[in-house]
Amino acid sequence: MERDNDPHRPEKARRRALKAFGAIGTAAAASHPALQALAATAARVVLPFDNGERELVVFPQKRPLILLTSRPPQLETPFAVFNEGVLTPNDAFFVRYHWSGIPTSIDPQAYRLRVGGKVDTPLELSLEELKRLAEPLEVVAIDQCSGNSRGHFTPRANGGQLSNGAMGNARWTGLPLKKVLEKAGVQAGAVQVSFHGLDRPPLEGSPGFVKALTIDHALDGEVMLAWAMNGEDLPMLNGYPVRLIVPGHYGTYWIKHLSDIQVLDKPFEGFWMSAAYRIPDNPCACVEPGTTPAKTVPIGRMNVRSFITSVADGAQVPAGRETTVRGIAFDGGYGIAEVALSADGGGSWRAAHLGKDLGRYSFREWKAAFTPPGKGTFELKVRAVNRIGESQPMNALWNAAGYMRNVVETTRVVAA
Ligand SMILES: Nc1nc2c(c(=O)[nH]1)N[C@H]1C(S)=C(S)[C@@H](COP(=O)(O)O)O[C@H]1N2
Ligand SMILES: [Mo]
Repeated sequence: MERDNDPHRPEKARRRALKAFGAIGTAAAASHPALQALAATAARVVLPFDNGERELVVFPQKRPLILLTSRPPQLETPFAVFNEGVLTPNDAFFVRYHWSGIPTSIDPQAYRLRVGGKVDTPLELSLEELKRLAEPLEVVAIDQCSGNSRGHFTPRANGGQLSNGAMGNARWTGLPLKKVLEKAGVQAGAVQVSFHGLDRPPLEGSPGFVKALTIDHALDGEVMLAWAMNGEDLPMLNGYPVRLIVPGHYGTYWIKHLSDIQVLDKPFEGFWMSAAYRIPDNPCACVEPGTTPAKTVPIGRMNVRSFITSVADGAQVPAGRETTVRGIAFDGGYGIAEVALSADGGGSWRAAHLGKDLGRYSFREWKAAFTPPGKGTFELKVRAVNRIGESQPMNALWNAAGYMRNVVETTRVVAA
């Protein structure tokens, strides 16, 4: 057993796994053998909560990732990856699906994106036609699952028991959804747009994973159809050949293998909007544990979070000497204004130095000096504030689905 934040073991496991599975790492994006058959156990990790033992497994185009479920694939990024750089490498990027009927091979020639509903001209665009429709654009944006960190909830919340690795930050290339909708011609009376990908439930009658945005959001020029991630084709498991990018919003809206866009003249009532991915309709999106909110609304923008990435919980640092503590901070798109570090459990705070700004939807790197005055255990805490003054709670908020965790994180270090 090892901690998921040991940076050395996964590399060894990766080499072992790649050797065992030959050409996986270089397989062409468009053709993959059945994914499940290729999932290989590489090592194990222990996430810091009850029943947190997990396998590290290798899926096509991925380094060993933390396995939550294999059918459908749900893979978490080992936390040490977030200290490698501010962009999450494609082969380390987490994977989330709801239904096991996922595409394992998509012919880019045969792929079509359909646009229909309340439009003047329904479209069926090939990948080439889509790419030529407008000037490509790039944005660095975070894809974070609503249930990222759910495993840390007390009392426990139902759902995948994830630690903090169901998030990633990438440079996405594509074009504004607006251009495609304009080409189709949105008709008067349109209120929402729905999105569906090529994955399917295993049983007929189960609700396909369809999500919807308001028409204004869909036309805001920021919501994007992306075909590349960090300069390469999207990995199959992250939505090849095209996915929706909804900057600042939780990953649930970022539909993968996007194949069907419908412009609607009434609000979409499907299961994944009307029953799932809803939060208490109040400013904290929280309730007293065990109670039910009076009213819920669909989840939306991400709240403010910050993490220490350079030292793991329980790590040793030299007593009496300066250690540079580094990490990341982000929010739902206002941008990070300040980050502060406490070395005394939140008693006093010192401003951290912010790193390069890759845009308001990106992880923002930060660093701060910490000199333990003597030997002993120190509680490091990090807290971010965004440009509209929103910050993070010192005590964790709770909701039944385990969404939107953003408590001030604590990392204990031992000075010796
Ligand atoms: N087609 C499809 N797209 C999807 C999903 C899905 O189940 N099917 N899950 C969504 C959810 S809940 C999340 S958190 C993100 C995760 O993106 P990733 O798998 O690329 O990390 O994909 C979203 N897009
Ligand atoms: Mo998600």
